[in-house]
Amino acid sequence: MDIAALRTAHPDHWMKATAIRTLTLDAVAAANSGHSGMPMGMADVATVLFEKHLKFDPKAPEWPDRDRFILSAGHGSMLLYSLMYLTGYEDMPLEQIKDFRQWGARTAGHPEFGHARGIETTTGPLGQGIANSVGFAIAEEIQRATWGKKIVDHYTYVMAGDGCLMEGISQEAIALAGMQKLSHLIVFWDNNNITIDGTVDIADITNQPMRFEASGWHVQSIDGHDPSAIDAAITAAKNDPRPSMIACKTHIALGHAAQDTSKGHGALTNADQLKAAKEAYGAPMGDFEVAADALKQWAEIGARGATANKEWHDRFNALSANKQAEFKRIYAGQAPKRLSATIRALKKQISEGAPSVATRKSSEMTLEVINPIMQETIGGSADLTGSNNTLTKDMGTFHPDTRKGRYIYYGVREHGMAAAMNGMALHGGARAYGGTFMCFTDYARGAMRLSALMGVPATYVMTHDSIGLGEDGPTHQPVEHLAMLRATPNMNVFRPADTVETAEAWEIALTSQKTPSVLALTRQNLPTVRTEHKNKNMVAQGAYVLADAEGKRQAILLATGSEVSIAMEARDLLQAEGIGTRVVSMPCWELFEEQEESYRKRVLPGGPVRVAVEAGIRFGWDRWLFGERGKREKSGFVGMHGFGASAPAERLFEEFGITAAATAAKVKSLIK
Ligand SMILES: Cc1ncc(C[n+]2csc(CCOP(=O)(O)OP(=O)(O)O)c2C)c(N)n1
Repeated sequence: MDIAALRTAHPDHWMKATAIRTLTLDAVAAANSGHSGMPMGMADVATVLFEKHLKFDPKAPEWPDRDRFILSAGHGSMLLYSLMYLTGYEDMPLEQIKDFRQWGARTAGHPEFGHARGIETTTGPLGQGIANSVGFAIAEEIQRATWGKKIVDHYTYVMAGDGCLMEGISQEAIALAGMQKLSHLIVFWDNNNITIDGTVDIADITNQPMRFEASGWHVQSIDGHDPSAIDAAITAAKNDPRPSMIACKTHIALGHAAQDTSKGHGALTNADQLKAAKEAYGAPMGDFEVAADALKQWAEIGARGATANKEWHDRFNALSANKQAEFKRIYAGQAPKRLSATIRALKKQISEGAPSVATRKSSEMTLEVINPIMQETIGGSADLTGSNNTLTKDMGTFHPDTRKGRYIYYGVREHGMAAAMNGMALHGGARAYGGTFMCFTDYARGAMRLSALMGVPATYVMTHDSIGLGEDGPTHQPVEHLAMLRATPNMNVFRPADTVETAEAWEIALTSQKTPSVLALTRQNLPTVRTEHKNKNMVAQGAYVLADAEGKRQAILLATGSEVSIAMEARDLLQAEGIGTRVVSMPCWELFEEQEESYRKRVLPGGPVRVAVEAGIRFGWDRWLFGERGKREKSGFVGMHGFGASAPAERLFEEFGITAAATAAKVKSLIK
């Protein structure tokens, strides 16, 4: 690559792009770890984007109508951090760049949402960013249709590398975006033909432009180091009614001895080579030094957005007071005041009528009353709408012709759905929920983990939550999934026992600010166990006494979801024999863990035998069985010990011994 020719062709541009390159080299060298090559290769694209197109105001990183910049190739984090520093984000002073990858710094190894205002999403697990961006773009489309272009009209720009495009999730995202004609989504592919193991062709010969075209995208191929070509391509992309992919032919680690090699992907720390690269750039500066002229020009770019921001606020202030308040409410992620009264009314009606319904149906009944009062909900399912019961009458379908619709047919794309839900929530003004069979949380897991890590309050509607789904058999019957989800930090896993608990779980999910929720719901009908109406949200305590022992308390049955009614039957059997038995419903372990010790002690006092009943594996239950004042020799577990089987549900519960009789027998064997 002729660096001298690049320098002379566009000297001003070169100087600004150089600032990104040298800051990256210096930060990675100081940290002695990181990834230099990607920022060095994509610095030209980033410079043109930020200088000529991106609508942003570093002084107002949360301005709702800003363009979103998503660094899907998160290992190139120094690209983002350099841009934030150079354009004047308050959370990104030079000290943060110097502290790259150190304890307590905002400049984590990979960009992390919440560390510095201006980081739109957490990236690093390749493919997540591009899949998030589909959610960002969907949220923008819906809000533009709802609020009008004066209030919502922005683009989502993504930088993705070969790795992002190799990940399977990218296909889910690309296909969905193409079908939905997300015209405000623009992806730059860092086409440098390098990954960690070598050149891309040792593992992949996909024709990426053809792949995107096949999914309905507008595609351009350019020299990613030519500022005029980059500028023209972005303009063309903005004007096309399809999502756009711009294949940017770049050189990884441009201008460094490691250029165009897989060595250039990682940390370039050799001092002599670093010096030589800076000299080639015409910027032989000291560590972290940037030419004064470059700093000035970057600062001007950063300052430019203030006008657009102010003009937007003028337009926003011209809205009616009600509209302004509503917009602010949804962007603050606050539920409407009516929500809790609405949930209470539903609970009362259910407790009185005591219907026998599947909790997936209970969830639908809840959504039927919630969705009309929360226009910010965006629901969907990965091709299991009729099974997940996620669609309600009022929502309308999101489609290229019906942009106000709030229901998304994600297709058979669980991972893409979960990542899009993260994107919608991060975009702001949207509460995303999506459904699939609980067994396929495995397929969505990569993005679900990021919901938890980022603190995104997405809601996962996971139906068919046990062997209770019956004939579809062990491929579809989750057994270890509750344990896996409960092991995930910052994730509320709800397994409600009936419609009342389901409504309560939804209320918590929809008022959550920083924690995602999983609703584990049944396919099979369950009796109403909460037949006595209480205004209080009992699920909020995580676990509570559903039925207390009559007479001397000798046993406590702990159960969740569909097994709560089994525990209640077992209680009847035991009480009939004079064995005082308490039933504790435990719809959400995480919330119970948060309760005061005194409350937990009241629910789970020491002394009685404890038996847990859950149609999943035991993993995790020991905390409640012989932690919390329990005793190993006085505790037992009724549940699954391996995979399920294909048969009608009643037969499976019989065969796997998850019955009232088996539970009662277990209790009696433990009472000596
Ligand atoms: C899901 C996932 N798998 C693996 C990795 C580890 N990893 C980080 S970067 C990378 C190679 C990416 O290649 P490319 O996107 O071409 O980036 P470039 O070499 O151009 O910087 C890999 C395998 C990761 N971050 N995420």
